[in-house]
Amino acid sequence: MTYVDDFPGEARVVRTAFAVAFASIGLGGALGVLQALFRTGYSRSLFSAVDYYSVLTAHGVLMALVFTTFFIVGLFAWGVTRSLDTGFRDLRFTWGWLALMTLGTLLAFVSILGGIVGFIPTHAAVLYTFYAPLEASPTFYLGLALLVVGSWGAGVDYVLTLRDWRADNPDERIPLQTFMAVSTMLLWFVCTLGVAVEVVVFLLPWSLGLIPRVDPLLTRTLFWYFGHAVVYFWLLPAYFVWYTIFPKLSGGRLFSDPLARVVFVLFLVLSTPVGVHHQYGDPGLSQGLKFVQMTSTYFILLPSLLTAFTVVASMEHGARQRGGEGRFGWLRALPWENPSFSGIALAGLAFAASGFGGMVNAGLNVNALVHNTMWVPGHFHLTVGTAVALTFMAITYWLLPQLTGKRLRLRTLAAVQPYLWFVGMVFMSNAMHRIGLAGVPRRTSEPQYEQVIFNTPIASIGELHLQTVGGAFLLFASLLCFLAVVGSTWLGERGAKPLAVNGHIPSALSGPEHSPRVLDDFRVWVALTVLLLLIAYGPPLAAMVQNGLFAPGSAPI
Ligand code: HAS
Ligand code: CU
Repeated sequence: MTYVDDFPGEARVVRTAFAVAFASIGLGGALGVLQALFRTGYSRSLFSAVDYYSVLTAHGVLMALVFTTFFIVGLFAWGVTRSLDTGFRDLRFTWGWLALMTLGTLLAFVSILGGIVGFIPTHAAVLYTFYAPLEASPTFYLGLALLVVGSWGAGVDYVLTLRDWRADNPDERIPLQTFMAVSTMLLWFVCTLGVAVEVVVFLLPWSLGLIPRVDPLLTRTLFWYFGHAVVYFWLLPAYFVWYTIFPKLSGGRLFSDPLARVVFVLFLVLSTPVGVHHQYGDPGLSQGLKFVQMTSTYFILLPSLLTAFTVVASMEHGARQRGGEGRFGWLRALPWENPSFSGIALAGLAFAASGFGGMVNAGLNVNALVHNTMWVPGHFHLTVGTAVALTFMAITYWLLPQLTGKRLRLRTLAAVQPYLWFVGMVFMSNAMHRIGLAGVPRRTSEPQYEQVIFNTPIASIGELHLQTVGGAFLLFASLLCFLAVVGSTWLGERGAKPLAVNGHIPSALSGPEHSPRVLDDFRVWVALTVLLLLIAYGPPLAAMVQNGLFAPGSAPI
């Protein structure tokens, strides 16, 4: 039996969430191409230098906030119900949170559009990081708030389903996929608190004119309290795929279930008290605070390094099961023609490179060289734009038959898609990193910067050509992905041929019985998380609000 036969209602929820996710990556991707053409000087007549910021906001919001969140709630809805083998309590609640998220997305998107088309009386050229002093229309903040509240509903749905399951199975260990989904959602609850306070207490009343001003440092600090941890909210669902499905795609089994649990607990506990590494350049925060959060940033490398070990070990185990031999020769035994496998392996390679870029960013002194330059977009197009997005696309090829009961069509298109995406991103992000090192700033529509730095007309700078070539590859890859997904959903014949995918996931080589039960006690880990947060953020936030909530203040400690 496939998932769609066992859980038809839940499968429809997942398909709907994925449909919104793919619609936003389609639209956001098209805007990204316009972005690249404008920035690299190929076509500056596409829109005005002012509208550039609205287009950039739409691109960032659709790709980084909407695509990710919708895909993640869909993926986890599948993972939780599949691994617990039980449906959601009440599908009306499930549809409720999905509807709230969709409504919020529409509100936010229309608000951004208003800045470009004129006849909609809204504007939101505040970029996807939307902190003060940039100000958007109230509808933009309201839309984002609804998107977040809806996603909280998803977390509540998973937790309640787990609670019911635990009541029936008191002595069993939580299945790994549910363990991962729930710990990621707990991280999401903890970190979205910061942005919820920022939006509800400060930005929304400010844009409604209820309060005259906000404290930029305080609101930025609240934003980055959320803004770093959110990257792990994107990454952990990719890890969920790497740990639980990728070993099977490689032909084997996960190396260690306990290690996977430890990694997710470490992310929950350590992800949030590091947000100040986005504020190294901010005046008003003490060097001591920046130094301490730099140190905790280096701690958060640990779970990713553990992941690199476990996932590659599982992949090698799979390759050897398939007859692979030799020190590196086993790599040839892997199913490189399967887009789900190749997409994830290439996503992992991109992450290995960008993880090291992240270490560069995290250094308090070296950060001064790269901060606010094109290096940073280079970093995040490899992390969220490849490690995460390519994993999501790749696993969609594997999930679709289980969600629709139809075979994946247009397999050849799907098979080349991950390679195109990877090559495109290598070109584009390499160029971005290099021009960033040369000092080209990010978040600007002003071409003269580039000319001043390179002392050449923009269109003749090699790196910029590479950036555009990379963008073209990405556009083509997105199109192929779109065709394969849409083709399989609409053109595929249900039940006409046997399913191409067997949805069974084998158990780990070293199972959960080799780990202490306390790992599954989320209360302990949430308590530890809150304690660390109080230590990391309590004193600076207290110092900032000493002279009043809405007056500028600094954090000398
Ligand atoms: Fe970052 C800025 C530091 C990870 C996303 N980051 C950003 C921004 C975004 C972002 C969006 O310290 C820009 C925000 C803005 O607009 O201003 N980042 C880090 C560090 C890590 C890191 C230390 N970032 C991510 C992830 C992201 C992401 C993950 C999204 C998903 N980042 C920073 C800093 C800044 C920053 C500063 C501020 C810069 C500034 O000045 O503005 C670490 O978590 C990275 C750890 C990763 C590793 C790699 C392990 C390797 C693995 C691969 C295994 C291989 C396989 C494949 C499976 C240590 C797990 C094998 C295949 C074969 C064929 C063999
Ligand atoms: Cu960060």
